[in-house]
Amino acid sequence: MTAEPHPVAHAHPVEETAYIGLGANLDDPRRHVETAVAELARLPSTRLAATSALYRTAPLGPADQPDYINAVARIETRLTPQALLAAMQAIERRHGRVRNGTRWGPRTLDLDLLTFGDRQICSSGLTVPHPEMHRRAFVLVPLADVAPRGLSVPGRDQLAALLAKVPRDGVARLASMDLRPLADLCATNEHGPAGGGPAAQGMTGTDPLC
Ligand code: ROI
Repeated sequence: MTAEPHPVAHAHPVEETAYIGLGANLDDPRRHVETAVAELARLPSTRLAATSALYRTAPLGPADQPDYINAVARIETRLTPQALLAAMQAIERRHGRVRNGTRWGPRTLDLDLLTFGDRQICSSGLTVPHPEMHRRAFVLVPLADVAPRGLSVPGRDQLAALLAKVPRDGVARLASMDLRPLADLCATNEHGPAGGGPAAQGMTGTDPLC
């Protein structure tokens, strides 16, 4: 087993809301997205607050690749943005993501930190808000499923205004997410959920799922 840095060492006292974009277009992409959401739910000091529906989206970039499955998760976390990013990259690696330098090529799983509270971060390896999110319908449409009315993307505009400017063709709502991977993960872990929170679809709940 490879040792991953333990993100709990990099936790804040204050909980922040973060939105994470998920995308996949290889090797049963829907399963990759749903399992990744379950893994986000189990990050330390983190609670999964809401998940969007799944969307089938036409690829941005080279057209000779399969359609993507996209979704957005809203989490409440005490991790720092850097610790959260490291944890997200560890999830990508577990899903067989290989960064081989091919720009905009197909991938088993892509996790993007879209926003983190109202922060604007520009450091090597991490730019928040995600620098392209405001022009991508495959991000904004699922984000609208889980964002409160009036959400503003720091440094940009309100989500509704951004949505009004992007063409939505090529973004088809599929179904609600199947979060059985979350229940399976809970069932196989005798310690129970690290996040301790619910995986409510589109809403914040209070009952732990397991
Ligand atoms: N296109 C779509 N539709 N969805 C994605 O998640 C996605 N991710 C990417 C690129 C290659 C830019 N294209 C995408 O990284």
